[in-house]
Amino acid sequence: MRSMLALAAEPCRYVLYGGITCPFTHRAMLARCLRGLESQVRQVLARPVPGPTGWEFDASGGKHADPVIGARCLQDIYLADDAGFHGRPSVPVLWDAEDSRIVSHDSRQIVLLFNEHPQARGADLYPSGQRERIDADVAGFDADFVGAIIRAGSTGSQAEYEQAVQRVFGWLDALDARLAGQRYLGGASPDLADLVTFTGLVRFDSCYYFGSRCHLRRVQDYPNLWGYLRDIYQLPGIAATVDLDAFRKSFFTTSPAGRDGVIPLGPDMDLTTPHGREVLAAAQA
Ligand SMILES: N[C@@H](CCC(=O)N[C@@H](CS)C(=O)NCC(=O)O)C(=O)O
Repeated sequence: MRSMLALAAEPCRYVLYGGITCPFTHRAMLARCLRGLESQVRQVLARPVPGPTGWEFDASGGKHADPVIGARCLQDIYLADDAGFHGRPSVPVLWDAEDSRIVSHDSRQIVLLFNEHPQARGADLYPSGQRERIDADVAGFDADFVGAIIRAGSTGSQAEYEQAVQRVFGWLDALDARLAGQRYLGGASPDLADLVTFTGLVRFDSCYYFGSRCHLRRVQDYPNLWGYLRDIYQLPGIAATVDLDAFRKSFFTTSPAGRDGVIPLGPDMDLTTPHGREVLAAAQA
């Protein structure tokens, strides 16, 4: 899909609203960062765990306040765009502060808009010669990883559970093998498929491994996946998009595994240790 819209090069005109624990918001945050748009697109994050009215903002000031339109909950942003809005709002939302309207509330479209921003820096996240492969990678991630994890964590059938877990680890095993000889999924620089994959891998050991009963192996047990995860985490600005405590709290607050309100501790996971994967990029250049 190509975005039909285009963003203008006007600093602070656009605002990315989201929740740091939402994997779809995470895709947009990563694209904003990898394309160097921090000074072009403001970012306003709701409280990390949705409350009674869904995604909520602090009332006045603070880390999770909305200084742009003063929204108290996500619905306020949709109502500011359309006073007759009656649907179910979702994050992320890209807001145009000049025209007071929502540009998009679709994470993929937002990623592509950021990618095509006139002030974007760094490597193209959706290069024309690689789009088919990127779309296939994202589709595989959605079905064989996310979809199978959800099924493994929610089914009451032993056979369906085992099938789902095998599917998750079949996908992880294949990805680990593929990343043995190349730094990123498309080669020497991260693209849209890498950023989508990162959102899942970075949550796996803390959330899905235990919470979705996918505990054959951790990402930390895979030599290539573990290095790949740390590699992307250590790219400039990416660490600020990751809050493992908040991911875990949100996941266990909203999933069947956390029904008694207890949030599991750990695991210890140091994403800052050297990954050594630069040599793979050098080998390909
Ligand atoms: N199609 C949307 C889906 C995003 C989505 O599902 N966001 C979730 C949070 S991760 C949400 O806001 N759901 C609304 C709700 O929970 O009420 C996109 O890809 O941008």
